[in-house]
Amino acid sequence: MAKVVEGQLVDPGGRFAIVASRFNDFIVGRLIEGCEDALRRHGIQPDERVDLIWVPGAFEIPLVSQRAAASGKYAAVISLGAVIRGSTPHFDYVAAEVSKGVAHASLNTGVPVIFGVLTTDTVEQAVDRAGTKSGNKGFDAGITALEMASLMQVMGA
Ligand code: INI
Repeated sequence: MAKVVEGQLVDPGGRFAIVASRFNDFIVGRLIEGCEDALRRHGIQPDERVDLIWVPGAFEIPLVSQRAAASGKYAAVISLGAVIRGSTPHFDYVAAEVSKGVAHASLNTGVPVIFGVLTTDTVEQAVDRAGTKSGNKGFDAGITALEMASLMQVMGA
């Protein structure tokens, strides 16, 4: 039987960064609340252990997430934002860059950078995923950060 290597949903110690975009802040605020709730439920007090770093829009998330991850100060970086299609083609560029950029930030630094950015067609869909009908993507991102930070420790990274 294979030896299982996996992270636990436990406090891995250390600090966390949330990188949050102000654009659509009525949605992003709910994601932050969900994320902090997930961390708090696992014994991590946001006032003591979490830095909340604001950026203007989702497009700016990758650079700042990479800078935070490269600082060596954080067990994981959690990016939170909301890109809503509406009627502008701007959506496609912003959504593509933030998803690619967050992946690069993680791969470039070896630190988990969690993708908690909503990409939706409508405001209603974003509301659904920010603490109403379809859960809270910020909460999920907080849980993913815990598991990944723990997994990095298990793997000796
Ligand atoms: N930024 C978002 O975070 N969400 C959006 O829905 C959005 N739209 O649709 O335009 C958005 N645009 C701003 C972008 O992220 C940058 O801040 C801006 O282009 C300056 O670089």
